[in-house]
Amino acid sequence: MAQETSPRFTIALADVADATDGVLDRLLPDEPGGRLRAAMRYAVLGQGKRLRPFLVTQSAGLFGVDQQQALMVGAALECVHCYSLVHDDLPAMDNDDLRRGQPTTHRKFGEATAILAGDGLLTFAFEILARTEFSEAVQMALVLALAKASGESGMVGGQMLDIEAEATSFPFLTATAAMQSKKTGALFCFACESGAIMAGADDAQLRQYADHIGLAFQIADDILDVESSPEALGKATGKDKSRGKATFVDFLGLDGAKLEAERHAEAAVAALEGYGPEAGLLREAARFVVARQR
Ligand code: GRG
Repeated sequence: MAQETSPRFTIALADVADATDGVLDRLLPDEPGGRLRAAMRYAVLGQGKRLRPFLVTQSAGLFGVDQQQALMVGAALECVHCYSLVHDDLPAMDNDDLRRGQPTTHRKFGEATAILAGDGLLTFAFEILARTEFSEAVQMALVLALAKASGESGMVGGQMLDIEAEATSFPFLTATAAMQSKKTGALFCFACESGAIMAGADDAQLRQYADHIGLAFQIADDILDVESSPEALGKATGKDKSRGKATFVDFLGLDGAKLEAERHAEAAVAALEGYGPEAGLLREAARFVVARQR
């Protein structure tokens, strides 16, 4: 049974969500009459959980990095994440009408504007990194890590594997896990290791934590797709089955998938061994990804 998270965690996540909205609103102010800007704001300022910026600020906290600068990095990552949602929802991809309880960006603004809004958010992410107050060496390291996590070697490459799997169906659980590690896990990995990068450090423990939390998150997503409703989730459910996608639930069954998600959440917590109370909210985040209802 997934453990509940504490009120402290709920408040901390809500605080980071508010602060991230504030940073994005400031960096991308409303422009009367600007259709592209309106679509970019619509896509990025929705009701997201802001879990990735939360992980960025928590990992930065482990290294004593200035939280305002960490929020900028979290905002950059959220731009990449939201671009991926906009493009993933397009008719050529998942063809979804609902996202975060609202019409998808292409439903609201039309397909061409949605494609450009996604492109705009992706490129803006790197502008944000260049506008941080870190040294040039740290900025370069952040740009490199985010580019690798987002592109062919990360999320976009994982999405391609996922599309290919729809046609051929992956025969192995390990192949599905490898695909998900790129598609969903790479951005989680950036989120968790960015604190070390901002401090000019390296932390293998955080990468291990990220691998497990990314898988726990994706398995929970597969379970929610089966067990939840569009009203609760804010997006269509039952999509994986209708598209013939290889999911963890197919391989493990619902109960098996729940156990596997728990196992990864516990492994993420175990990866933080040696850290003290300063990593408490990261430990809770691992439990949150499997206990969440949306
Ligand atoms: C270039 C046309 C084109 C498409 C690219 C990059 C891409 C399509 C897809 C990326 C893969 C993707 C969207 C994976 C989904 C991962 C996932 C489960 C997202 C939901 O994350 P949450 O629950 O969402 O954190 P919120 O709404 O809380 O931010």
